[in-house]
This record gives sequence, structure tokens and C-alpha cells, in this order.
Amino acid sequence: MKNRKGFALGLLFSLAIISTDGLAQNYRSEHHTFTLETVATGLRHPWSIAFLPDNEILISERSGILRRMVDGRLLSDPVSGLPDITASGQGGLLDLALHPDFAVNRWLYFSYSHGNAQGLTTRVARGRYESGELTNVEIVFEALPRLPGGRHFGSRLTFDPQGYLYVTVGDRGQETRAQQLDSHMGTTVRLHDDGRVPQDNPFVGQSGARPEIFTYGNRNGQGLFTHPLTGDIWQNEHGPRGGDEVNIIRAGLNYGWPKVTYGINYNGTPITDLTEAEGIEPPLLHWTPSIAPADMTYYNGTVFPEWQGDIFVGALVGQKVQRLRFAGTELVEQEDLLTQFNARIRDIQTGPDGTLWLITDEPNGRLIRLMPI
Ligand SMILES: [Ca+2]
Repeated sequence: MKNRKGFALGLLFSLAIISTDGLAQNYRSEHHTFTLETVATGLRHPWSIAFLPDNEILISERSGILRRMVDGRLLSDPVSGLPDITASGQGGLLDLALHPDFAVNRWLYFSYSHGNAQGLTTRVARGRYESGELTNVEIVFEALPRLPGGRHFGSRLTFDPQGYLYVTVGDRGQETRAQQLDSHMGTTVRLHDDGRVPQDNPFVGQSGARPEIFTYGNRNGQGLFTHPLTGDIWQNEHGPRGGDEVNIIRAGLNYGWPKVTYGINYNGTPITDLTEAEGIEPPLLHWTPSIAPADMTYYNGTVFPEWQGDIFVGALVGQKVQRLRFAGTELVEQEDLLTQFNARIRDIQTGPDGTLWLITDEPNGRLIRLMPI
């Protein structure tokens, strides 16, 4: 009896998993029908995916581990040579980005939180990556000042067509700092690939301003990509309760936080009456209520031809993927995908194979691929 009961329960349990993770089904959407393929499981709160040449994938885990997939197999040995990382609250090992000339120089960039006696902050470092090993690791950026608390580190990375590196830095929960140019909190910064400040950055030479700042008034940017056709830097950021945004990041502009927002405080009290103001760049779109947008990707693959040029956003609280279609800067189409999937989506990327890849923010996180039918 016991054995039979145990067997029956086990069977029910596996059936339940199939029906809740949705992998057994086909997903219909406006333009394509697709299915999901689990590529890897057992990732602990993965944060970012990076596709390397030679069929290798790197995946960051927030706890400070960098995992490798080689020829489709997740290796148990992590990458060696990472610096000291402080995994605290929302911090840890965060985004990954390859230098535009990675194939030649092997520079892998990564963002992470770092703590010392003065507090915590966001750092960006790079190291030369080869066969599971990072060497020549050097810090290219450190957000200042250091602050207490474990919230809003940012920190997505992208390179523009000229090779400049952009980093989103969250407000660290001290919202008024996002309007102060003497602090990196609540900004996007722009750097040379080695961390030097480009002399054409908008606040270079302005007294009291940190010269790395490119834009400000950004609450906590969690999504970033460089548009392959226009070269523009597209960003999304978390609002408080409501007021998540998509913006195009342009030199010197103020994106408003916390003077102007569609959001309110978590306790329901207002932050400001203003949803727009002179001198404040309005978002291209805002999500109210919030979906908590994580990374987003511009789809330019050929596997899903009707999606070419669309933007896919992974949602944490929203537990879905949102497809956006813009004509220039005007939103013309919006569709929710994977609403029955019931998982927080932390990163979404177009793979070199032209399919869409995503990771789920879970203790047993998954790497999943959207496949055409
Ligand atoms: Ca804004």
C-alpha cells in the first residue's frame, strides 16, 4: 500500500509540474506559435546570459557564481578568477557583457555589488576570459558614494556602436539622489571600455557633477540594449508602485525620478502630483500597475520572421514576457506572452541561433528557449 501510494503521489507530482511549468504545451500568439524547451535547470537565481563564440554560454548566479554551458551541457565547475562579490539583498553577481571585440581580446565585463566598511555599491569589472578562467581582472567603474542597504544596484551593461560602455545605476533606495549630479545613484553612466571618462560626456567640467553621468533621474534600470539599426540605447526601469518605464537614453537628459513619475509609494501615498514637466524626458511607455521589467532584447533573428524588429521584455512581478512593437518611438503593438508560465523572468536574449532565450529567477532557475513550431 505504502509503495503504491508513494508511486501514485510521485506520478501526480510530475504531472503537476508539467501542467504548471507549461512546457508540454504549444503557445499561440498573434504572429507565431511556439513551444518552450528547457535547456538547463539547477541555476540558483540566475541574472544574466552571455553567448560566447564556440557554442559556449555563461550564466551569472546572483550569489556570485558564474556558470558555464559548453556544447549544450551545464558544467558543475564555475568560472574561476572572479573578484570579491558581496551578495546582499538585490545585489550579487549581476549583468554580463562581451566587449565588441571579444573574439580578439577576450574581455568579459560584469557588474556586481561590493561591500566594505563604508557601505555597499555597484561595481563593473572586466577580465580576460578563456576556458573557464578569468585573468587580468580590473575594476572599470565604482558607483559613489557607498551606501547602506541592499536595494536598487542596477546594473545592466551595453556597448554602443562606437564602443562606449553604458551602465545603469539604481538609486539605492535614496530617491532624491537621482536628481543630484554629485552622486551616481539613479543614473546611467557612459565610459570608455577601460573605464576612462569620455571627454564629450554631458557633465564633464561641471562643478560638483560626476563626469561619468550620461543621464539622471533613473530609478533602477534593469533592462538595456543597443538598437542595432539606430544605435540608440534603450532602457527600462522599475518604478515604485506603478510607473515602470521604457526610455531612450540620451546625453544629459533628466528622466524625472522622483520629481515626475506615474508611480506612487508602496504604501499608497503620493510621491508627486506630476506625471510630466518641462525639462523632464517622458517615457516611451509606462506600466501602471507595475510588471517589474527585467532585461529586454531587440529581436533581429530569422527564426520568428514576423517578430523581426520587436522588443521582448521579461517581467519579474508580472511573470510574463511582453512583446512590444514600435514605429520609431511610438508604441503600435503590445502583447503578453507566457502569462500561464508562472515564473519570474530575469533575463531575455536573442541567441546566435535566432531563437529567444530566457532565464527564470528561482532557487532552481531554468534556462529556456522559445522554439518555433
Ligand atoms: Ca521617468
